Amino acid sequence: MKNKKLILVIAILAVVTLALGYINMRSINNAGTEEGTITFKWGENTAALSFEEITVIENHEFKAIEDTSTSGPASRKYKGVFLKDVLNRAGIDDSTIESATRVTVKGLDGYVIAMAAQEVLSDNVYLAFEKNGKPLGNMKNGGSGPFQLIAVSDSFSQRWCKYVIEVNLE
Ligand SMILES: Nc1nc2c(c(=O)[nH]1)N[C@H]1C(S)=C(S)[C@@H](COP(=O)(O)O)O[C@H]1N2
Ligand SMILES: [Mo]
Repeated sequence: MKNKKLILVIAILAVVTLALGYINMRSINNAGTEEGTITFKWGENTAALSFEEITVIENHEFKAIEDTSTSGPASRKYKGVFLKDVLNRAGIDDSTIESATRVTVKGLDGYVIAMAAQEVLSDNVYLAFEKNGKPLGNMKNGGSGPFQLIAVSDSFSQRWCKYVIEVNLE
C-alpha cells in the first residue's frame, strides 16, 4: 500500500518534470519573436525590425579575421549592413546614438557585448548576415546568425556577438 503511493508520487513528479521541460524547450526555441527579428531599446522607446527590413538596408561586403574555438584566425568575406544604419532605420538618429554611455548587443544565448557610441558611429561595426556567400545559419543548426555583430578591429572575435536579438542604448 505504502509502496503504491510512493510509485504514484514518483510517476506524477516524472510527468510534471517532463511537461515543464517541454514548455521550457518551446519557449527557448520561439524566444517570443520571429527568426531574425531584432529589438531596439533606447530611453523609454522600443522598436523591432525583421530580417527582411534589415537586409534591404544598404549592403556592404567586407573582410574580417574570424577566430573561433574550432578554427584558428582566418580572413573571411562577409556581407552585412552598418549597425549605425540599422539603428537609424529603427528610428534612432545619430545624436541619440552619440549621447549613449554605451551600446550593448545581446545574443539568443544571453551573451552580451558592449561598445562605445563612437565605435557604433564609425565604419568598424556591422551586422553581418552572410559569410563567404552563404547565410550565417542560426544557433539551432550550428551557425552564428541570422545576424552576427562584427567589430572588424577585434582581433580575437571577442565582441562578435552571434545570434543577435537585441540592441540597447544605455
Ligand atoms: N552569442 C554569442 N556570441 C559569441 C560568443 C558566445 O558565447 N555567444 N562567444 C564569443 C567568443 S569569446 C568568440 S572567440 C567568438 C567565437 O566563439 P565560438 O568559438 O564559440 O564560435 O564568438 C564570440 N561571440
Ligand atoms: Mo573567445
